[in-house]
Amino acid sequence: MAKTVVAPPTEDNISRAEMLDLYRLMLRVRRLEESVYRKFHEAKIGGYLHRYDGQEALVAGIVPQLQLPQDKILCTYRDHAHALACGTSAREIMAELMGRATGCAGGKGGSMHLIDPDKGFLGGDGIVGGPIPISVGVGYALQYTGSKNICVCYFGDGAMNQGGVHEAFNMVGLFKLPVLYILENNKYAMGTSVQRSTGQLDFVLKAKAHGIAGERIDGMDVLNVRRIAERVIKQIRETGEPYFLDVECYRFFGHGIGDDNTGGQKFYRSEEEVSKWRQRDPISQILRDLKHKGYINDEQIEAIEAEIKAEVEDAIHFAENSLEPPLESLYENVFSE
Ligand SMILES: Cc1ncc(C[n+]2csc(CCOP(=O)(O)OP(=O)(O)O)c2C)c(N)n1
Ligand SMILES: [Mg+2]
Repeated sequence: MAKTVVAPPTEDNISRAEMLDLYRLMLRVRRLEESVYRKFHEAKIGGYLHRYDGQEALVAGIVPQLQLPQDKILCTYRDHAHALACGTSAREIMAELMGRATGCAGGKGGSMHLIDPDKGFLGGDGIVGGPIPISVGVGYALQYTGSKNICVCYFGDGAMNQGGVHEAFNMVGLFKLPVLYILENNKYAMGTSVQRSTGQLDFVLKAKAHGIAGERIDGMDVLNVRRIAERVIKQIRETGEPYFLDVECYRFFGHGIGDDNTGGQKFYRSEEEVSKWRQRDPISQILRDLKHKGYINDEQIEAIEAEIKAEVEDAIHFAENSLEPPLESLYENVFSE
């Protein structure tokens, strides 16, 4: 496998306020995921559920640097974090998960299909590899209209083995479209490790084969992700050309609700492996940095926790007290009008 580029510990040009924002956003994602997991087990949420715990830095290090809604975001079914970072409220996310009309997709999308175009968030996608062909159209539209905006397209390592993904990459490399690809390389597609599914583990090489430059980076340190994303986003805006980041990360829980921590994942990854990655928890790392710099004290930590707890509880209350979509709306938005 290609060697991960772990950036040297340079002093980041980042203010206390920005660092606190990164911490707060990652913690909001984590606490939201914990609460939706509880709500699923209370049978308040139906369908399926994929958690983002462990991967928060991939969203927090990138999305706040975008010019939303003019820049566009696409992602997979593991999409709660992306929606929250784009500015979709916890209320609208929770209501969507509970199938309520007040949800960001009117209660008809559910966990895998959060969407908020007014915020630049073009949605999650239940189809593995699905966002990549869509990114060709989005990137083409941005280029065609002469905009300086970019599309950021998140996808998983499992998608790298899809035929359509490579056809789409070829077009992006050929037309030089302004798309930033974020490979959420958590090393597993459901229970199948990349070693068991992929002949060529150097994903950057595969992107380069299609005319898309890229690099592999560490995604457990949000400051590292932020630093690299800042450079790359600027580069895409200036050149209009695509770029590919293979971001090494890890999901702390199983693939989804049917593979939670108590279930099948012990058959495909060891406890040692999980605990090794958990030691690099992106939230603990930035909290440690904040403390080290004297940017946060215990009282402030508690205040942020309380603020987020209130946000999540409010979202649950809002969702539970919202109505389901009316029966008459069953066929709405099935076809474009
Ligand atoms: C086209 C297609 N094939 C199969 C599936 C079933 N499926 C859902 S998630 C998944 C694994 C995807 O893994 P990866 O891309 O690494 O994303 P991760 O879940 O690790 O974030 C599969 C095979 C699907 N949703 N779509
Ligand atoms: Mg994966």
